[in-house]
Amino acid sequence: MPCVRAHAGSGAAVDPATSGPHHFFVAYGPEAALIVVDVQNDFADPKGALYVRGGEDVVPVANREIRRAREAGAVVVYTQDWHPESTPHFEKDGGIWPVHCVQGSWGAELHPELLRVEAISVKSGANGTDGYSAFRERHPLTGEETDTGLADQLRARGVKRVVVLGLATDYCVRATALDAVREGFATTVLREGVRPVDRQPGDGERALEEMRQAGIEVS
Ligand code: VGL
Ligand code: ZN
Repeated sequence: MPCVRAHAGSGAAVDPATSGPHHFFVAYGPEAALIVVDVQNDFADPKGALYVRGGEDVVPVANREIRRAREAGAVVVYTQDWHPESTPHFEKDGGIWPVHCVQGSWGAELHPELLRVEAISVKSGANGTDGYSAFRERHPLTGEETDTGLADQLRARGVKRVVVLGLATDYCVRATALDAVREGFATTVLREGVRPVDRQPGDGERALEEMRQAGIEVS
C-alpha cells in the first residue's frame, strides 16, 4: 500500500486509490448514498453457485468506496439476494437460475473480505420475488410489485444522489440503478466496481448503455 501524503506546499493529498487512469473520482457527502449490491459469496467467490466472472475483483473497489463514503458522511447500503429454498426465480422451480443465495446459507453471506460499516441492510428475493432491485420487489408470476422502503429511508436521511456498484451489472445493479433514477436520485454506476453475468455475450455492456440512456452516469 503506497503511502498517502501531501505535496509540499500544495496541501493537496494524492489519493493512490483514485489517481490512476482507470479511477473516476466520485465525490461523496452527507447527501450521497453508496449502494453495495449483492457482494455475496454465491456471486463473488469462484466456488459460489452463481459465480460472476471477476466478481471477487469488485471487493477491493467496494472497500475503497465504502471507506471514502463513510469518511464523507455518506450513507452506505448493503443489499443481499435472499431467496427461500423454492422460488420461481430458480430453474428447478420454473425460473432461469441455479439455486443461489438461499437465506442463511454460506452463499448468501456477504463476501468475508467486504468491509462492514454501520449501514442500511436490504434483503430481497424472499416470498418468491426475483429481488433484482433494492427499491422494489417484483413477483415473476403475478407481476405484483412491492416497495422495499429504501427510497423513503434514503430521503428521510436527506439523500439526493446514489452511487451503485456490485453484482451483477445486467441484473441487480441494472434494476437498482434504474429504480434509483426513477425515484428521483441522481445516480452514478461505478464501472470499475461492477461485473456482468452475461448470459448472452454483451448483456453487461447493453445494460450499461440502457442505464446511460435512462440518465444514469456510468463512470
Ligand atoms: C442476481 C441473478 C439472480 C444479481 C440475483 O444479484 O444480479 N442475478 N439473482
Ligand atoms: Zn437471485
